[in-house]
Amino acid sequence: MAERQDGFCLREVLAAFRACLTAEQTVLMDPYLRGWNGLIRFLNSLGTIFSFVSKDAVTKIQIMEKYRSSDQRERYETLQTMVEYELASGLVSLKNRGECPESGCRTILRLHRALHWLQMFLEGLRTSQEDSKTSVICTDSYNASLANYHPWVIRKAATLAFCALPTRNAFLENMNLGTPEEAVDMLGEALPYVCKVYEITEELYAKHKMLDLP
Ligand code: 1Q0
Repeated sequence: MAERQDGFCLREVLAAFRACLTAEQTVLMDPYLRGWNGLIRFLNSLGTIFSFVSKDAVTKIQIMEKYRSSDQRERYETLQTMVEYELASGLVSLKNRGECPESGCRTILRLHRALHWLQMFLEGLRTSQEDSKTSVICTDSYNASLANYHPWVIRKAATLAFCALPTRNAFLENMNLGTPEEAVDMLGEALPYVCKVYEITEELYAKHKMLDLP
């Protein structure tokens, strides 16, 4: 199979999420952001119809990268240190977005919710029949996750954009993991790491009652 010109390979993205996990069950920020940057590259290759999605995700990734290159970079080494630091320093608002519009905690929460969608979408792709429609897999996983946090107009725009997605096999080939069958195997192997990152983060936010941060 021809190499993609933009060099995208889902293997690297999945490896980044795997690299987030430490022996202490914490989540490292840098590979987390690297994983997201890889996904955005892929999203951009799907065409301008998804620009409204990638623009928002890029803004959020950049907020976090800014923290990682600031004087406080060590505080943001893992999601756990970030939560501890921001909560202890009064940098998170539990009620009003206007007070801390760019807190790391609220920003990561948005990406975390999107990771839930990604996990379900890739699992849907992996386990679906060859002739399944990606737009349906995508809509179902979106409705079961991210859509619950989006207003009507975004849900509408997202659902319309999903109709432009390529077929299942084209999608699997685009991942640059070999044949569709090889891509399915690779997803089966790597998705548990994405799930683990999701679970640890969910637990962390639940423990601090931050799953609804404005
Ligand atoms: C493959 C199709 C990609 C479809 C992406 C699905 C997600 C749709 C989400 C649309 C929302 C975008 C508009 C902005 C929303 C914000 O209001 C919202 C809340 O933020 P805030 O600050 O207002 O409180 N933001 C979010 O919810 C964050 C959304 C981030 C979405 C990031 C999606 C990245 C997708 C990457 C493509 C992965 C393709 C995977 C397969 C790879 C296989 C080769």
